[in-house]
Amino acid sequence: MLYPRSSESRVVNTLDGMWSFRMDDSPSRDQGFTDQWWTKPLKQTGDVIPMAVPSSYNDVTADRAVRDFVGWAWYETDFFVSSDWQDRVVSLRFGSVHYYAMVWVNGQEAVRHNGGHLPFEGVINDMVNWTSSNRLTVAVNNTLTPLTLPPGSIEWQKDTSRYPDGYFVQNLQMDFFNYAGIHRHVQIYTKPRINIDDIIIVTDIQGDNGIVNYNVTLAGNGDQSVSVKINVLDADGAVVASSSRLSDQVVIVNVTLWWPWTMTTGTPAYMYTLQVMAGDDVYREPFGVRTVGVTSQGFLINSKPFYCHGVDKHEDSDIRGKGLDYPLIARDFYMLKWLGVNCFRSSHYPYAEEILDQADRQGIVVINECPGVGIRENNMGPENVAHHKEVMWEFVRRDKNRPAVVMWSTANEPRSDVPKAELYFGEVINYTRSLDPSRLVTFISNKDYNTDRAVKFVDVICFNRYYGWYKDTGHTEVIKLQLATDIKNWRKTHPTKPLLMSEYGAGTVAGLHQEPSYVFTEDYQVELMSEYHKVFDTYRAQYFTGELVWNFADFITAEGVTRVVGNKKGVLTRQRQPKASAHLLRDRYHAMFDSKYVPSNRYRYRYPKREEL
Ligand code: BDP
Repeated sequence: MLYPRSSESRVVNTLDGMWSFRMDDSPSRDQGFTDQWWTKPLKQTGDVIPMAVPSSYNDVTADRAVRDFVGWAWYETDFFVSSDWQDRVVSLRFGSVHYYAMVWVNGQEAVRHNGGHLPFEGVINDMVNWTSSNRLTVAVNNTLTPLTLPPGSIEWQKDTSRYPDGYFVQNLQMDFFNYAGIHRHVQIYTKPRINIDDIIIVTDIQGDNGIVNYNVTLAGNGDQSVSVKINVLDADGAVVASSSRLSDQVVIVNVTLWWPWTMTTGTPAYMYTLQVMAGDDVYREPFGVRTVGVTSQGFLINSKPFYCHGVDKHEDSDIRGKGLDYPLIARDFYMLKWLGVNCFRSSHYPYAEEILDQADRQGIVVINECPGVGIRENNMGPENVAHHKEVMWEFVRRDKNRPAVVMWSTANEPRSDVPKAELYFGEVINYTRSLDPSRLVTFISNKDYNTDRAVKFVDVICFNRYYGWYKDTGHTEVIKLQLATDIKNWRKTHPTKPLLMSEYGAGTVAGLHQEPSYVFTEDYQVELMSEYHKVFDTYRAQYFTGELVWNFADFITAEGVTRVVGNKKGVLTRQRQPKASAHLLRDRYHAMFDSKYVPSNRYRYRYPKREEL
């Protein structure tokens, strides 16, 4: 599915704004379906409140019932379509709705979608009024079950001496708040009847030249032949290669490669455009020329070793929850660069396309993670595999042309030490590889080198560990030994696979200080991270290919006694201001690629430069 972009043949209108909203708080949450709320204006079914789109609905009001709601929530807005569009395809597209969505236009079902984080669309020509207003109704269900991704479960409390009749709670298998609602743009866009349906671009490098293999699929053409013109445009819009075929290989002479911003002194993240003209339709797809590879020693980008010095992130912020927000995206990328980050993992789900656009354009590599977080043994049945594959298909289809994406992560910390995991991940990982042979595939393990049964399928072993935090709490002195032991053992067991530490960190309440350090102080976080860094530096000239700190910023979780208003392992606060550890990381990361960087020297351990290793 192509991102809706306007062109001389395409118009994109946004339906973002204030919509009407109500929750279905009937005991079984199905009154909206029994009474068919989509057949009339939502305000005629009961009280509605204004609700922002895009946004999570949870934190917009001051009402606990809204924040913690589980079940069907209903949205409604009105829109017009131009009568000039009648002989064109008119599509309604949602960037992401959490998790199950049903959509009606003027009371007729337009589209439904299972799963959050990924876009879906429907053609609405047959349901719109061309000369009067249209009513758009969306029902959203955030319930997580053993069959959803992420999985979860509903627990009913039957003891009426302790709980009211019909009482239930949503149990989560993940450490972040289950934000819900219409999270990304809602757009109506038009294209000609015969149109460009999809574009796949895979690049290669030969000497000084860039090789661009592309494949364009058309829709609506039947047997009709359509005139085709394809141009590759450079960043200034000059034509540097062209073809008149839907599928071809073209060469960019003296190509400018796409490099992560830390790997070049020239222009980082150089982007070309594939301009496709087919019949009356025009579409411009951005892409970069780069290759991705792996050896037993590490990642390669454009055949050069790439050491990933990065962060894990979340889509999370005050008020809007997981809702798309441009100022937040801009701030996050400024802070990623300020930290010297060259890579992030989209833990634990696909991020907004608008975020990945910035990664592409600013040269920050992405380990692109699907919502396979918290998979337990009872979530590994045939229906789970089928849904997981469906999600991977939608995910790859969405992000296939992005140069920033180097690796797909199919899951975070699944139960990977049971025989079922071998079958499950064998199938999901091989399927992902078949969808996209041009990138690497992994999942994130928190099991041991000798118990993990699925890690044999991955290209890079990514492992999460919390030495000195969940175990040996307060004992930073054991970190070096434990981490080095684990690294060596992983290597011994899987000598051909490079290693990446995909999570480490410590909970830290900004502003708390204590000497000697104490857990939850800024001092402890700095001390703990420094111990890990010493070991990373021992192995990073060898087969240790990257480090991701948990987490870029504090984020909200479900309420619980181990979380103080959320998870506080950020090196930034939730408002994206630095803790002491952010300065530590900044000094470390910048020293890795910028010989002119002057470290603040605030902290005890001086990091060796690469050439000093
Ligand atoms: C890891 C999870 C991550 C958690 C983190 C933590 O992958 O989602 O937030 O631990 O405990 O196990 O902070």
